[in-house]
Amino acid sequence: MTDIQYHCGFVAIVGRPNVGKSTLMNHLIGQKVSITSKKAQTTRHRVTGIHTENNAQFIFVDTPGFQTFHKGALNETLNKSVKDSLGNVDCVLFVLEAMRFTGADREVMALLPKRKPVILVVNKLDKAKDRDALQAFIAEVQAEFAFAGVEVVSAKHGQRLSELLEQVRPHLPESMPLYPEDMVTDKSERFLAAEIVREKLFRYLGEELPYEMNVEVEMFEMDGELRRIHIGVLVDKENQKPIVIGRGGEKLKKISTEARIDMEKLFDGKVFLQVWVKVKSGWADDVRFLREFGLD
Ligand SMILES: Nc1nc2c(ncn2[C@@H]2O[C@H](COP(=O)(O)OP(=O)(O)OP(=O)(O)O)[C@@H](O)[C@H]2O)c(=O)[nH]1
Ligand SMILES: [Mg+2]
Repeated sequence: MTDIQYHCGFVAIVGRPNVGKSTLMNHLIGQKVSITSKKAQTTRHRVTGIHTENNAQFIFVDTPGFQTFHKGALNETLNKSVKDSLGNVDCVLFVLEAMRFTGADREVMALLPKRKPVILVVNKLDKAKDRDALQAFIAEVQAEFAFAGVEVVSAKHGQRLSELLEQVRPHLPESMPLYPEDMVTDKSERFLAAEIVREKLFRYLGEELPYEMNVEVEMFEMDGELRRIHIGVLVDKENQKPIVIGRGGEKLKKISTEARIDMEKLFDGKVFLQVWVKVKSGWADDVRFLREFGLD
């Protein structure tokens, strides 16, 4: 036995869409493993982010924003993913946006476990200028749930994140680290590659983003040190293709270039990336599209 108590455990990050859960996780672990955007419902899968210090290993689970307004199969799956995550963790971070406590926040609050430590994380501190109002806001939220702690942070600007980690640490069980110290996620590079492309689609497609669009890794190969990655963007209808491709292929080019840059950073190596768009049902069209844009 050593003198130093090592702590290691799982921490779920939950909240309504767009409060900054994924941004928070990325900044807590110092790497971008979970995609983020201005739009609600960016996160579609649970993503694990691992942060290791010399006295603790934090295994964060970023969850999709809990949806209360729109019913549907997709939302049900996303919500189930949030509920499942809550059952399997040692501590929960309930994320709110400073000065905003909505009906949707309250519905997520109703799901919080009573027997586990839940820390209230008030995010977007940079947007809350009035400190007295912020204190009153926190008191109002605290009156509705017995939180194990409160921390006001700015995920985006990396403010007060080490303080937050300090609050979480005692709630993790005493245990040796479960993952190697340089590991930042348990997701495969294949999964991360698809997610990065999805993030760029969110970023560049504005309101035109087809809701049920899928991203599929068709090839992921190592060629020496080089990663060769082919990714297909699957849309429902023929007329959605030009939205993704843009005039003269401009949008798709921007999406692929930025995705490649992010992948090279995350994988720490060169990437050769091809992205193309296809309609879910038609293979014939794909071939034509590849020729049109000289990608084959
Ligand atoms: N001003 C400000 N913006 C932030 C902060 N943290 C996150 N954001 C922004 O809030 C938006 C949503 O962030 P995400 O991290 O994608 O939010 P999320 O809660 O994961 O959203 P879903 O996955 O859709 O549930 C993005 O535009 C972020 O840049 C912050 O501390 N300050
Ligand atoms: Mg998210």
